[in-house]
Amino acid sequence: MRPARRRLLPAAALAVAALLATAAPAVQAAPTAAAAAPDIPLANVRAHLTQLQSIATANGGNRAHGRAGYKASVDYVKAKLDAAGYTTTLQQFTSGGATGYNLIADWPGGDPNQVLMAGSHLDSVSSGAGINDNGSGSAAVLETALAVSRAQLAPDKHLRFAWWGAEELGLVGSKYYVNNLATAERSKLAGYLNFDMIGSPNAGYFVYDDDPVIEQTFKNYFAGLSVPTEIETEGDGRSDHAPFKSAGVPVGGLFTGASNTKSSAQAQKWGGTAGQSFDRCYHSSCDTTANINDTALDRNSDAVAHAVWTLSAGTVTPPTGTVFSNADNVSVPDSGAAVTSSVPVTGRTGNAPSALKVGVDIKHTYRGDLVVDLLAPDGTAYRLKNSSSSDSADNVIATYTVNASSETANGTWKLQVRDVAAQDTGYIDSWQLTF
Ligand code: DTR
Ligand code: CA
Ligand code: ZN
Ligand code: ZN
Repeated sequence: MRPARRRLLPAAALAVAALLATAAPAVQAAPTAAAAAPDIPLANVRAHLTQLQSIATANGGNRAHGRAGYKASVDYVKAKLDAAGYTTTLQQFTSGGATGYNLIADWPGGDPNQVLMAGSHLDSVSSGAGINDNGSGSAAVLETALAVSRAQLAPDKHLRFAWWGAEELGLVGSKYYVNNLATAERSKLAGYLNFDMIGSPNAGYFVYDDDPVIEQTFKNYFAGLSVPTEIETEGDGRSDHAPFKSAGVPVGGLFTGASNTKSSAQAQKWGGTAGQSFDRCYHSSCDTTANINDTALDRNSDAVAHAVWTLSAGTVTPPTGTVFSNADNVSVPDSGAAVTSSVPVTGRTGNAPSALKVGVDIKHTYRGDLVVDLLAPDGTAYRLKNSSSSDSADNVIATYTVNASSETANGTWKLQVRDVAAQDTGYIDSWQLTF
């Protein structure tokens, strides 16, 4: 039984000096390299959820638009942000004859012409406390904003956080915000990150597939944890990123699932229960603090911080430093046939680089058994590692540099691994290509 996996450091810290290896960052930020985001303490996020639960309990059991529980939720979040040095604004609107509120919090500094936003809807449905939907997103965004303050972060971009009202009535608050942004202000938005349901009890790990750079930023984070992700397919138009996307703002986000059912394959890679909803209490009175998966909430809260730190630090250069990864585990048969793991590369132009970085993470109890090759889309094999009867150490965790300049960049690249000696076994944990 292998020990529980600890958090992996970014690829650059993972690289063990292999023959051709040179450490390579997971994402090469150009003008300003992103400092690593801090860990977001799960206990802090949980404490916000406890407060939101208490607010719902004290106000008719919900935090819905137009009800006392919603305004009390806004007041709670606003007080935390004011105390942390944010410039907060309450934007009022009317919906269904009731007053609604968007809470906007600007972190002083940064380029006012390059605004990175992160947001979540703070309202619940009227039937319950809305702790996963969407206390989870609201608490993670709040704790990330507080972490920015604790760090006194001074990113290149200007940071703005938002908690939306009346999302459950049809994205009313976020639509109101975008529609009332002057065109000049709207053009300053470098991106909007949305977090709506990120602690589902039977969690999946879904990444919005809207803006590719934002998507890859989240995928890089989860690849670093060796947590496979899937593209969020049911969400278009179903949460507060939609008005921003319609206005041409790059968007992205995370989601752990609602009433859809987790498949057997998903349960295989994420754990949890196949054949059950990701969140059986979606829009129900049982969406309380008991309706949260702490592992999912912790991972996603840390992913929120990773994305805010990474995407606010100058211009993330899409053309070089884009990572394509696969974190699906593939067993390597002992002294048997070679196995492969595929990474489809798209959106590139021309040939692959002469110094293509290949980050490899193979768990094995005798790495000398292994022969590792990179297969280009046309099948050309590049030897990354030879076998060695004397190398008895565990695992192959390394970044190799390959001159792949004769290969077309786009296409399906494969990592091929063969165990050539009996006894000792392992599996491909994850691997990535950095273009
Ligand atoms: N709109 C959310 C729940 C929701 C359902 N599917 C998705 C996909 C992506 C984000 C959110 C959602 C709500 O009911 O609040
Ligand atoms: Ca954490
Ligand atoms: Zn909802
Ligand atoms: Zn929601």
